[in-house]
Amino acid sequence: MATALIDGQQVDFESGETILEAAEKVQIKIPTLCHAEDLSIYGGCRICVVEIEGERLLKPACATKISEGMKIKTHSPKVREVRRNIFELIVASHDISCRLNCLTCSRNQSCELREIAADIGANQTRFDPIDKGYDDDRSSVSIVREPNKCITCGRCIRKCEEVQGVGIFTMANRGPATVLTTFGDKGMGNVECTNCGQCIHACPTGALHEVYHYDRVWDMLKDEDKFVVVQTAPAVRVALAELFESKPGTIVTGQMVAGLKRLGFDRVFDTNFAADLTIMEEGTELIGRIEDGGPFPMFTSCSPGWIKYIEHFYPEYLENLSSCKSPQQMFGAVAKSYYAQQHGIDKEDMVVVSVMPCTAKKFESGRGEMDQDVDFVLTTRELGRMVKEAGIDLVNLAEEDYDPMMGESTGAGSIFGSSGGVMEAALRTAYELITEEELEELDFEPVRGAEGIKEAEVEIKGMTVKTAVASGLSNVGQLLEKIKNGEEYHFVEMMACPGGCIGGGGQPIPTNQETVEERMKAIYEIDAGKKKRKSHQNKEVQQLYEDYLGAPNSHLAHELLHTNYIK
Ligand code: HC1
Repeated sequence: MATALIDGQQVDFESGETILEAAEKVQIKIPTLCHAEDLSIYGGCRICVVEIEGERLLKPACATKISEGMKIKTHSPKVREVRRNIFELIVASHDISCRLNCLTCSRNQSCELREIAADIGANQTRFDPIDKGYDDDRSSVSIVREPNKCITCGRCIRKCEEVQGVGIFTMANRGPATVLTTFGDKGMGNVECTNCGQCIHACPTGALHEVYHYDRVWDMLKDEDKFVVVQTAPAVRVALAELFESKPGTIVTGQMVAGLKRLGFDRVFDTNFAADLTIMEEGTELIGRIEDGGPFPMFTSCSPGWIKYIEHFYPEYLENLSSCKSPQQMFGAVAKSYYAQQHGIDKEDMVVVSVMPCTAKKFESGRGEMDQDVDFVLTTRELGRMVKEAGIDLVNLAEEDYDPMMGESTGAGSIFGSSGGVMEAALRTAYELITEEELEELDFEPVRGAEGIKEAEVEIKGMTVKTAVASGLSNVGQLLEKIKNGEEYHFVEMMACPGGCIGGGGQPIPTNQETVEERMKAIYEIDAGKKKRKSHQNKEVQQLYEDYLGAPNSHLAHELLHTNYIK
């Protein structure tokens, strides 16, 4: 262990640590902009410069290793002056309209530039802003890119490349005209984007955000001829409260239902119901493949970012995908058929809205394979905006229950929101259906947790079922390479976002390792607190089969709940 002095504080450090990391250990916060914990070091913005005794030039703390005996000053007069100058230059090359439209920006409450201004004591902007004059990129149905708001920190480039293993972004042009763009400036909707939205979490400003549906949803809620139903995804209830100053992992299921009723939705239903339904269909499909000898591995099919990834990069495995639609889409299909018929509602008058932690769900709902069963998809952030707009004090509302007949869910449906959850839910049901014995231990620990790739073997009636789980697309890619090289599995869960849907691109900002882990704990807490924890115990799902679908994988179930993805 070596020692150095930072602002007069002695700090012990291991070899290889940066000044930024060492400073954190003695409670000194050095402001950063292009730096992010889950990304490689870039050292481009220079906001984190510090002064090192004996060195003429200031050094970026994020990219400079600390060494024995160093004497570092993090806020000397020179450092403070340089930081403020750098900040002013960044602001000058930022969107000219920021100074006018800051209040209406998508990141007005979470803009890191504003935070930095406070952290460095910025008190003037002397330089005239440059009007870059780039057009917004609205080619994607999920994500909007506003290049004029980009500060070229490169975080989205590194996130897309390093964490998601995709790499659709690049920098173009030089000097003040430098801009982030896509290959050939084709637009995000015309390159190999998976719509996962992880770039939104990486962006410090409002240069990337989801395509908003909330104004359209307001219109629907006002329209008296429309019957507007809403479904809420498993991962939303453990994150929504963060938009109302609560801690990550605060569970607000009942308050969210109450809030949605106050917003004026005619029925408030649960995507977790459809997750249980998915398990009935997917579990039956898995059992069929085990009986028929394949094709293996069977891949889960509920994450639309993952579907896009396999379509772009591994189309040879498309036939391995489960034929099940995602719970979001199963919900829409059942709502517009069974529920509408049972309640005498004209399908044409029914509007299905989803609240999802995911930007790719916007893309999924519009896919040709999906029959427009879901009309609008709100992200968790968009629901937060609507609740605020309506003046609802969400976290202090009295809890309310979901509406029947698509509101019941088991613990198995709840854990879909966490990486490993779909696998665990499927195994709980497949085990009991195959063995006709009660499964005593419901917690499949090896598929839980935040690691990017997890593996587990499960004994079912003398057969060893080999499973694997991956979340975050670069982990997904690694697992696919392993499979390509001959590793054999029966069942594999793939989720596009790190940690699963709880880390989705539509979740509150910040979404990082810490928030994802807190949300994950909350998901398993919901499961543990449920009386029924296996999807086949869901009474409303049982009734749906009795009244309408017949049996899992029946002809009608196939027509409504299954699909095929073809390159
Ligand atoms: Fe997900 Fe799913 S778990 S994909 O992560 O299978 O978005 O939450 O709604 O459809 O149920 C997302 C979450 C979600 C679907 C379910």
